[in-house]
Amino acid sequence: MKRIAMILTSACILLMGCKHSAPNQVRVNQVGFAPDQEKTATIDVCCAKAEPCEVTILDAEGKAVWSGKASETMLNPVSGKPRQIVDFSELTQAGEYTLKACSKEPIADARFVIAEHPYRELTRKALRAFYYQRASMDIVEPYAEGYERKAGHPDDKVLVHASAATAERPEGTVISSPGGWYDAGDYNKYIVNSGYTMGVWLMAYEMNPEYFGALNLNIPESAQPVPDMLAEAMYNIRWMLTMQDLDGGVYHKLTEANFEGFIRPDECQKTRYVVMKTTAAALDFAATMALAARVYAPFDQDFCAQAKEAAIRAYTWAQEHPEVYYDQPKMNEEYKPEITTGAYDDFDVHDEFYWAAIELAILTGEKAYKAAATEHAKVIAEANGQYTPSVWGNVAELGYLDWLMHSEDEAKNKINMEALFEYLQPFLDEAESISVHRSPYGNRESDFFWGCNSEGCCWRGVECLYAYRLTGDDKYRKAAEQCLNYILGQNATGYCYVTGFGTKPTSHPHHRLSFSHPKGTHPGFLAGGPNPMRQDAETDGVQYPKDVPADESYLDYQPSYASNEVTINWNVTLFALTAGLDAL
Ligand code: G3I
Ligand code: 9MR
Repeated sequence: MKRIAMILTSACILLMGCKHSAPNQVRVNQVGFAPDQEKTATIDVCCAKAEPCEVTILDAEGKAVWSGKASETMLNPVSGKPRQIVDFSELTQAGEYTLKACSKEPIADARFVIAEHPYRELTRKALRAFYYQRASMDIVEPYAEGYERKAGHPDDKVLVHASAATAERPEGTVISSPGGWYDAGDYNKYIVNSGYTMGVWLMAYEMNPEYFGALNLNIPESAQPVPDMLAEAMYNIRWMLTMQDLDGGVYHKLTEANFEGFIRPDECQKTRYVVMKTTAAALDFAATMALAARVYAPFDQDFCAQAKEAAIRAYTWAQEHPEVYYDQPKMNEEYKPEITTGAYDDFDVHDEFYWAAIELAILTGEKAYKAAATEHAKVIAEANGQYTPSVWGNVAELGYLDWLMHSEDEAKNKINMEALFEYLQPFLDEAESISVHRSPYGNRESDFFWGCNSEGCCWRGVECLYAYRLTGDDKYRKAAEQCLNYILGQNATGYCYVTGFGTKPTSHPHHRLSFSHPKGTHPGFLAGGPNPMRQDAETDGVQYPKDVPADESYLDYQPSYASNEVTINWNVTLFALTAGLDAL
């Protein structure tokens, strides 16, 4: 694709000379800029030879309030397409604006806003998305804000699957495991992904407790003294506690045997199962409960005691069962009914052992947990030796960041912090040089994969906020803002990837709750993003445009689960980024 774009560009140079070009699109953060934030837009131009565009910005009354020139033309490093950057950061007056570039008429999708706290409503809606994901309860007004529905999946009669059978709970035992959040576009509940999500969630709270303490989410628990953000998390944490077996082990997931249809939750009748206990589930559970026992200490001592005990029991089970991996095809050979829903499989649990041991070390102060964490850290370093950003299947960074934030050992911290800064620097350098998005994200083919908007972009912004907290260096705050600019519109597709926001929002997510609701798409959900692997094309015949480049391999099309699903682990990184910026 890149080669074709270069050829076409050269042809354009030969044929047209291309002195001026009327761009076909301007890509800009469609939600808003804070007055003192760096403000840039990316302008499509016709070819590499295009001269810098003359740019004018109009206020809401159509009056020209800023004019200037865009940069020299750059080639998008992923697609090879010619683009320019215009920097209008000197415009700081709050208001609504439209941008004109190389053309007489304002370009419709080049609207933007400058305002104080431009990410406050986005943070609120990204958090409220979890209220909509609640299983086992009616979603009612005034909390539903237009998206009320009946409860689905009471999950008070869940069967123990053969893979999870024990003497005390043989196959077919009925247990109660209500509540919690649906994982994503589907109606299942997964411990591994819940654990990762709770880790990011509770660490985000600890970064800005006053900010979240003041944030009203208009949920049923809003009248209680505990911050709404923690009350929402508790709805999932209490479900997680019901997934611990009598021996301390933790079931990998609660699921129907096969994915449900795109029907309302209250219409769903399929039998639901708890499926085999795994080492990863036990450790993600242990880390979550140890972290929760620390964070909720000011609000609920009884819960904290319960969570601490559950964490220790799960960690002990994992020590006794260190290599029980979730291998769905292998499980289905041995046990029936076959389970074909999401796997969240993970065949290396040193990172989960590390994270759980760190959280227990911080909670209890016991040296044995820190010693265990150190041992697992050595194995991780020998295995891949490079800094790895955390995702649901690789959580070591959560332990590392939490240790940085809570460790007293300044000397040890100094060494640790360098690892984070060294990892981030190449991305910051790129944002300054070749990036046509002016973002530390979106500049490499490897930036694009299933869930990349979260696992690549939002999370990189959150990592920059940790670096900013540790150093106070403004370059990290700016990089975090640039990551959010990318998500909100300054990207190769021109989409604002958050439902209900921007002039060109994701509107048809792979999301059973949205698809089956009379009001349709629920707001505040982050779409997975461009994914050149296109796994949905192979299995479900989803049609992507031919030869589309990696950074445009995205379909705002409900069946496209590989590019357009929404999930709890993606939304948590979205609000961790937006809240982290809004709180500054
Ligand atoms: O991380 C690598 C990246 O380094 C590499 O460049 C790229 C291309 O090879 O692959 C990346 O790994 C991808 C991984 O997602 C990233 O997290 C894998 O290819 C891809 O298969 C994997 O997809 C997972 C997907 O389930 C299929 O297993 C997603 O992470 C995961 O979020 C998704 O989870 C599903 C649940 O099973 C069910 N509920 C919905 C949820 C979201 O779609
Ligand atoms: O809806 C399912 C989504 O949550 C999963 O991420 C995805 C991959 O596991 O699978 C989706 O379900 C599809 C199934 O895999 C194949 N048949 C069509 C289903 C709905 O799109």
